[in-house]
Order: sequence, then structure tokens, then C-alpha cells
Amino acid sequence: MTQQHDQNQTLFERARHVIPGGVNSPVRAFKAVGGTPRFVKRAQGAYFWDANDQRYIDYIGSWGPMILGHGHPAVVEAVQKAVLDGFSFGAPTEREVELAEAILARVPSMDMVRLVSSGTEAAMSAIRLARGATGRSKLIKFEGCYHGHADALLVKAGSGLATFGNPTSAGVPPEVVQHTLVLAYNHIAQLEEAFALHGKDIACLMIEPIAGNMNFVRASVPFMKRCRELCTEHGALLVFDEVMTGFRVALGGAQSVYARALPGFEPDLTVLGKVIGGGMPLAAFGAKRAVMEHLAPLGPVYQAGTLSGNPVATACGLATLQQISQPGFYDDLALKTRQLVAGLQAAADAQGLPFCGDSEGGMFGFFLMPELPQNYPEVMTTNGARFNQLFHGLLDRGVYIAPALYEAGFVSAAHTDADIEQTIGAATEVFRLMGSA
Ligand code: KE4
Repeated sequence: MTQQHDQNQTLFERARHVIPGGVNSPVRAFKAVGGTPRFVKRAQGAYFWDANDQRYIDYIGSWGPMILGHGHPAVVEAVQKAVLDGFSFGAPTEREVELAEAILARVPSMDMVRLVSSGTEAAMSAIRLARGATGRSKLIKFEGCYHGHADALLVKAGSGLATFGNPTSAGVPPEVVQHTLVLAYNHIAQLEEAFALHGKDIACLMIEPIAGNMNFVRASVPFMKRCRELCTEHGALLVFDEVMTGFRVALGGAQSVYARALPGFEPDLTVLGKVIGGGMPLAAFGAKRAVMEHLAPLGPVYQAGTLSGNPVATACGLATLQQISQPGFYDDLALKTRQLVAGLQAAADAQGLPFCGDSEGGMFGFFLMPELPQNYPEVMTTNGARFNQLFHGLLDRGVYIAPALYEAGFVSAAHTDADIEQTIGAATEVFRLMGSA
């Protein structure tokens, strides 16, 4: 594609005049990997076509929501019907009750749920609820976990364990993050020390149970067990941020995966998003009734939203949940995802390239290193230049993975075995080039 005829480049230049960085969310700008973002013209099934009508096998799927693939007919039909009855009312509808019931039926740790419009809004509201329900201010999060861009969560570790966080973004005053303690993921000793020092002041501990914002890092079972025990012991709420893992790694989310290893395991609060909206702006947070009844209009914790429970978004979410609840849906999805990771591993091994990967349900990650990293500093030892070489090599061969080494990947029900094979074939070519470099 010559520069002057690259419609993506033309659009990117035009976009940068009117939208900061030319994008409405930073990761889309390809800043980490370089090159020109692909402007999507349309998508169907496992594919999207860019502004040059170039087809890509899509392993982002809108960063997780498109678990059925793009344009599933039952979902399209549900949305088309819903819009004919109205776009938004700012009043309750039966469908948002139906969606709430459908979510609660699949996530037994919650008795009630509140629908909102983004994962950020859901995580922010969950923290306010945890603080209101406990009467405490402090919160624990983990380095490498991302919970949206609410001020209190844009924070990096302080200088030492006992000190609280420092802002990671301009515009966040230090006093806003003074209650946020940032710990190392999978570090039990640090966790125990934090609770020993601050336990009585901690409202909640928020965690990505499988950290998709570190590409793909699992909380170890012993670590997760201690998170649960220490929250219970000190009266803090354990908040599972399942915006990415909810309905993606299993029908019951990551909490159902941990419950297999830790019988009876439940978080106190769950944050959901992405899949539950089926690609439309919809997220949620939920907990047992005793916690949720602190929320307005019942209780003193204020939380609101013009488009919360939007009738078109709830139609999209419900239709999606109905499809993913079909028997065998996750077995098939998980098998396909495992085959992808295994194929990539074999292709890298054949070239003697360091590579490791992991997956759960329809979510996967891989690292250009021999061993799976257990925390953020280990993830960031990845050779960025080598990842960028892989990213662009795949992109040039019609395979679209996340344009950042710390992001996870997603397989949909629409990805065929042929798509997986084509992806592995493309990776084989790129690894051969990388191996000879
Ligand atoms: P949103 O506000 O972007 O809907 O959700 C924030 C959020 C909360 N929690 C987790 C675990 C998340 O992964 C996210 C958002 N994920 C990113 C991708 N890592 C969305 C992509 C983007 O920021 O453009």
C-alpha cells in the first residue's frame, strides 16, 4: 500500500486534527507498536475490514466484548427490534430487570446488581460503595492491574510499602490517591504486611483475578486464598474486577474458576463489563443485598447515570448472554483458544525463540520469554522491539492482535479452525524472520 493511497493514513491525519491523538482511547493509536492504526470500516464474524478494505482476523474483538464474533444474527435482530421501541427513556424497563436477573443467575456471589455504561464507571462506583458500606477510606490495588481511569485508580506504588500511591496521570492531585495502596501482584508477604499495618482502615481490595492488563497473568491460588482470608479477617471487601474476565473466561467468570480450586470461594463485590454489553456501552457492579442496599435511593452512597440500563444496550447484552449460555459454548471456545496458543508455542519452538502462553476460556496471552511472568516487573522485561516486530509481521499478514505487549487477546465463537491455522501459519513466517534476525 503506497502512502498516498493508504486510507488509514489519510483518516489518521484527518482524525488527529479533531480528536487528541486521533483516537478516543489511547491504546488504539498504535503508540506502543508504531505505525498507522487500522480504521475499521466494517466487521463480521471473526474479521474486520480496514479503510483499504484489507481483511484482518480479529483477536481483539473490541477488547473482549465480541465473544460471539461481530454481527451475530440473533444479537443484531435483538438490537434492531429494541431500537424500534425507543433508544433511551431515563426510566425503568422490564429488559433491564431481565438482564439483571440473567447476570445474577450466572454469578451466585451477587444478590443484586446495578447497571452502568462503562467499566470505569462500574469500578469507580464499586469503590465508593465499598467505602460507604465499611465507613473506611483506604483501598488496595495491584501494580499492573487496570480498573479504568477513575482518579483514585490512576496510581502507582509509593516509595515504600507503608506509603500510599502516587498519581500515574497528570490532573490527579496527590491527595486523591493518598488512600490507595499499590502492592505487587502475587506477593503474599507484602499483602500480609499491608493488612497488618492498615487492616482496620481498608475498605476494599480490588484485583483483576486474571490480569489481562498485564497481557495474561493469573493470581496464584495461594495468593488469592490470602486475599480472601485477609479481607475477611479485617472486614475489608474483596472486589473482583471482572470487566475483562466476566463471561469471557467462563460463564461464571474468573470467580468460578477460583471456586474450583478454593471450594466456596466468593468475592464480596464484582465489577463486570465488556461481554455483558455485547459490544454496546454497558457494565455493572454487584454484591450481596446487605452491601448493595447502601446505594441510593435506598442508602447514602450516591451513584447514578443517564444511560444506565439503556434499553438498546440491555437488548444487546441479553441476546449475547443467551447465546453464550448454550451448552458447550465455553468448552468449544476454550479448546479453540488452547489450540491457538499451542500452535503459536510450537511455531516459536521450531525457531528456537523464547515464548510462553496461557489461556482460560476465550481469553489468552503470550510472552516472548521462556517462563510465564508472575507480576508486572516481570511482564515488562519483554523485549518491546521483538514484540513490535511480531505485531507488525502478523498485521502485514492479516492477523490483528493487541497493539501493546501488556494487553490480552480474545478468541470468539466465530473464529474457525481455518482462522486458527491461518494465524499459526502467519506466526510461523514471522518467527522464521525473527529467528534469522
Ligand atoms: P472501560 O471504562 O474501558 O469500559 O473499562 C475499564 C476497565 C476496567 N477493568 C478492566 C479489567 C479493564 O480491562 C478495563 C478496560 N480494558 C481496556 C483494555 N485493557 C479497554 C481498552 C481501552 O482502554 O481502550
